[in-house]
Amino acid sequence: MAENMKTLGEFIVEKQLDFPDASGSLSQLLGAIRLAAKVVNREINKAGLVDIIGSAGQENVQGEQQQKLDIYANDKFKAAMEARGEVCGVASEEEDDFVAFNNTQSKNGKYIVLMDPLDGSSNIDVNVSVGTIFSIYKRVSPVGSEVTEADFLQPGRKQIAAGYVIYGSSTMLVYSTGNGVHGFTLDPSIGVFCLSHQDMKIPTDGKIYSINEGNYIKFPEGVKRYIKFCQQEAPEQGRPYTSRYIGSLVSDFHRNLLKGGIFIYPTTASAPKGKLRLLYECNPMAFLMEQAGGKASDGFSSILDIKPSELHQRTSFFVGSTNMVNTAEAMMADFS
Ligand code: AHM
Ligand code: MG
Repeated sequence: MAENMKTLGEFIVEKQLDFPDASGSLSQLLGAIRLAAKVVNREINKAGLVDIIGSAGQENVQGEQQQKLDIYANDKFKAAMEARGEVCGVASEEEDDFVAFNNTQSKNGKYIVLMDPLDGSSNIDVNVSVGTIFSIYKRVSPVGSEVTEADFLQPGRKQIAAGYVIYGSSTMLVYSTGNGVHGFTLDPSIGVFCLSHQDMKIPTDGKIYSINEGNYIKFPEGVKRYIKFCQQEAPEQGRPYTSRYIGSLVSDFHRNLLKGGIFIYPTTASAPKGKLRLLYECNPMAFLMEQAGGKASDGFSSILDIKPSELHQRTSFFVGSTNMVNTAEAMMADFS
C-alpha cells in the first residue's frame, strides 16, 4: 500500500496492536492531540484575516471574544485532553502552575502532559511557521488521587511519548512513542493526517548550523569557537556550513531533522540559564532527536538526564546531528 494512504489514526491503532496488553489509553490521548492540532491549524490558517474579520479584543460573528492564538491553542489542547479522561493533569508554557483535572475519570488517568501550545507565536504576524510541542509521562502519584507537582518534574528520560505539530507550508504532526519517529502530513481537503515520513532518521553529519548570531558577543567562548569552526574554509569536510535560523524552534528543528544540522540556543550574558524551557520545549525535542538517531545536550551532558526542579526551568540547548553536537560539546568543554 502506498505510504500516504495510511492515516495517523490507523497508524496509532496498528502500533497499539504490537502491545497486546496495552489498554489503548495512550492511543486515545494521541487522538486528542490530533484533534486539537486540526482545530488550531484551522485558526492559524485564518490568522492573516483577523484584521479583516475582526481584531483581537473584538467579538466575532458568534459573539465570542477573539483570543490571542497562543491562548486559543492552550485552551483547545487542554480541553481535548480533559475530554478523554486519560490525562490527570497538564502543565503548559502558557500557565503559571500545572492544571489538575479533577473529575473522577481524569483522576484515574495514567498520564500527564507538558506542552508549549504555540511555540514561536510572535512569528504568526509575519506568516512564518509556528508549532505545538508536547511531552507525555506516566504519573508517579497514585491513580485516583489529585496530580502533584512531582508528576511533572520527571527527567526527560522518563517520557513515554513526545511530538510536535508544525503549522507550515504543510501542517505536519511528528511524534514518537519510543519506537522511532514518524511524520504525518495533513491533507486539508479531507482533514486527515496521512503517513508521509515513516521512521525519520537525522544524518549523523550535517551542513547547517542554526543559532541567533545577533547574540554573538554574549555567547560562551565554546559557542563562539564552534561558530568560527562552522564558518572556516574546509571544503574536504563540507565547511563552511550554511547558516539557517528561522527563530521558530519547531521549524528550525524540523528542517535540521530532515537535512542534518545543529540548533543551538546557549546561555548568554543576559540569559544566564538560556532561553528555552526544559520541560515544554527541550525535553520533547531531545526525546525525538535521540529517537531519530541524533543527540541533545545542554552543552556538557544529555538534556534527558537533567532532573528538573521547577516547571518553567530554562536550559541551554544543543540539538541535532550527533557528530555536530559532539564537536560543539568538545569546544564547550575546552573553554569551560
Ligand atoms: P516562545 O516560547 O516565547 O515562542 O519562545 C521560543 C522561541 C523558539 O521558537 C525559538 O527557537 C526562540 O524562541 C527564538 O528566540 P530568539 O528570538 O531569541 O532567537
Ligand atoms: Mg515556546
